[in-house]
Amino acid sequence: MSKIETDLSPEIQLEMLKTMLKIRYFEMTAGSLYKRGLLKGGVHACIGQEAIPVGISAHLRTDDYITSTHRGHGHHIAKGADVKRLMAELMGKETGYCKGRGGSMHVAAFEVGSLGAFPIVAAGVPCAVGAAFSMMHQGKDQVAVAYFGDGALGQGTIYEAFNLASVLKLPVVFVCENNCFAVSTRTEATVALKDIPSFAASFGFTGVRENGQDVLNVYKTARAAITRARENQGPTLLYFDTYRFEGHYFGEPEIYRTREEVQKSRDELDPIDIFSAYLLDAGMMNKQSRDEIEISARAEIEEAIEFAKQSPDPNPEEFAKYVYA
Ligand SMILES: Cc1ncc(C[n+]2csc(CCOP(=O)(O)OP(=O)(O)O)c2C)c(N)n1
Repeated sequence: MSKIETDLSPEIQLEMLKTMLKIRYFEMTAGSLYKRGLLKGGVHACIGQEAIPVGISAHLRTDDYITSTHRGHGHHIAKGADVKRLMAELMGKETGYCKGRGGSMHVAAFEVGSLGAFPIVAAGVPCAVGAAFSMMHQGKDQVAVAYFGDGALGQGTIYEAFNLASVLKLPVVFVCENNCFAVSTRTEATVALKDIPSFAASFGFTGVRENGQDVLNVYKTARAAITRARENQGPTLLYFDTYRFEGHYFGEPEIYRTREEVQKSRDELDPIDIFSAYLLDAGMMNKQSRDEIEISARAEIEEAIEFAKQSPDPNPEEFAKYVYA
């Protein structure tokens, strides 16, 4: 990890490491619960991609908005979502963010600014633009962040959203997480786009392509984009290169890549290892404090599982209670 000038205090940096660990353990636990049949629906993990939402969220306030994807646990936890209510949602419990009706792929947590996980690829992007439009018209200084994967670049709706956001100079940041795959298809097989600055310039805004494995690099990259949005100077495209360590969803056969490729990425690109090594080297933590952070992150996830397990199931008679149309 390159040494990066940062205005973040050591305490905040250690908190960022803890958030990355919470995302990691939340998903590892979700994976094992899923394999034991305790979670319903598909569960998509962002293991390997944790640095991106943590680096972005370090600039966001609770009242800023995000729109997320089917791979959204990290976006939510980094934005401050309560892991208990998130785990309860995955387990389909009444105490979950959507009272157990949404599950992993449909979580919305308005209390922390999440307008929702949108499993329809690219669908969250125009919604973030809508939120930004609303903020600008109300004269508020909140910003919206739209997370999406490289697969979303094949959906026309995001180009319409890019255009409108640029024309109206809306306070939105577009964050593309290029994790090398859309299900089983490698990015280069479907995305012609290579030169992000020129591409974004063709819409009239700034775009950058950066390493998404280094949380401080993500933080540094996001600063100008979020400031620009907050000052109503229009959108920015942040395109981060990352790698998905797990299958597209838990249990997916992964026949499109070799074990060696995945192992090499785990060895060389793990954002938690990279950040931990940096913090140790910079003297911001030692081996013992690293262990303590890890133990406390794990403990929060254990509590979340216990909370979710003890929570009541929804009453089957109320299955249509929140269906409005
Ligand atoms: C409009 C639409 N088309 C197809 C799908 C099926 N689908 C679910 S996830 C996915 C791939 C998404 O890839 P990407 O956007 O790169 O996100 P990642 O899964 O890599 O995080 C597809 C095609 C969908 N959910 N929505």
